[in-house]
Amino acid sequence: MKTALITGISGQDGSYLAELLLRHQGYGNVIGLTRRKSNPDTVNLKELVDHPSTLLVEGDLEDGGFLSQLFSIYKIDECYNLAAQSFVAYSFKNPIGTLMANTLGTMNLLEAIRHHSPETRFFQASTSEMYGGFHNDPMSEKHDFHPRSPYGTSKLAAYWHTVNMREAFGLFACNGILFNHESPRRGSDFVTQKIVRGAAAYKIWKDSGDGSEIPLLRLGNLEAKRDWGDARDFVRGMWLAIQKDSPGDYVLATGIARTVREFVEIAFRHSSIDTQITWEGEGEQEIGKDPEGRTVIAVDSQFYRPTEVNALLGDWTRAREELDWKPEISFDETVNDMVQAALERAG
Ligand code: NAP
Ligand code: F7E
Repeated sequence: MKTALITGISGQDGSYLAELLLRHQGYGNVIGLTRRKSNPDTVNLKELVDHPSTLLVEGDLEDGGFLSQLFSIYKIDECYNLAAQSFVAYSFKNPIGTLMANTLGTMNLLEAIRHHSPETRFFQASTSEMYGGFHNDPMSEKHDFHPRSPYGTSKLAAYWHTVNMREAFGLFACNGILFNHESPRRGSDFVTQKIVRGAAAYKIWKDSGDGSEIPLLRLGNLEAKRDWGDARDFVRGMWLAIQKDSPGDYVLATGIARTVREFVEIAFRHSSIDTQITWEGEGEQEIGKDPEGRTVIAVDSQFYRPTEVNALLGDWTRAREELDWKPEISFDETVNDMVQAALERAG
């Protein structure tokens, strides 16, 4: 039975991937790398902490010595590198910290594998942010890169380092070029989670009728377009990529893009919120109102980025043809699950 190491196991993708490997693929052991916290919040790990085949190891990707030790102690068949400083907006505030985690962290892992466990198969969570959004057609593995944030540049270096380790030393090292993917476990800063939690807060406020101030959802660029898939589909794609006979790089996407504005309208229209948003004003003055004319959404320039990726749309043909992967969870199901989870959380 196989042993997998998952970095970033406490994150959205890491926790779903661990559940997939243990529940459906019969892995003997999943070792999860977590960082020590003074106030542990293991909400994504609820099903994993007591699982007899899960071993949570405290450590940091920036600590190369620790990673070398890990690969010397355990026989690790597969390593999924999902840990990252993954919030694009924060990467402008902390570019060096972002590079340390995302680039140096990946290099540390690959060095540990190269020197201590060259048979370990390696998956790198690369990103559509590497493209930068200058293309009008759907982006495939063949398109050029032009990152627009320190996050994008840090991930691009890690992407190429993964390719180089494969070419230079014959490591089984593959990249998933992942377009946005969401779920109830999405981090709270990302726009989809922010919107569904905003919608849930509005619904609870409306139902309470207690006269308190209406919760205002402040957002940035409403025109940005993203190809939003579901994390539970994407972790299956990661697993398939690492099962191949030879390593490659694969776009995982849905091929459908929507604007942030559309996401807002869809989330508020969800049957349990049932609110039609209408818009007034333009640009940074724009507001969204509910049917009673109350302001529910306000555009706030603090959420604009110094350089924006205006549109991202993926072409996942190679993943379909070579991995037999396809997105199975519809956009509506993802939004539904996220809204329900946000309502439960708020309630
Ligand atoms: P996430 O929820 O933000 O999780 C990131 C994880 O990385 C967390 O568990 C975090 O631990 C851990 N981490 C951060 N820095 C670390 C370090 N220095 N050492 C060890 N662990 C560290 O991210 P996600 O959405 O699951 O995404 C998974 C991966 O896919 C990331 O690499 C991301 O960049 C990439 N990706 C995601 C998307 C997407 O749409 N979700 C798209 C493209 C690529 P703490 O809990 O301690 O902070
Ligand atoms: O922003 C706009 C924002 O932060 C999406 C990460 O998983 O996917 C993710 O990066 C869009 C951007 O995700 C707000 O300007 C408007 O255009 O949800 P996000 P992201 O930047 O696309 C890629 C593929 C990754 O690899 C990353 O790790 O929404 N937007 N208003 C806003 N974004 C945020 N966060 N908050 C707002 O208020």
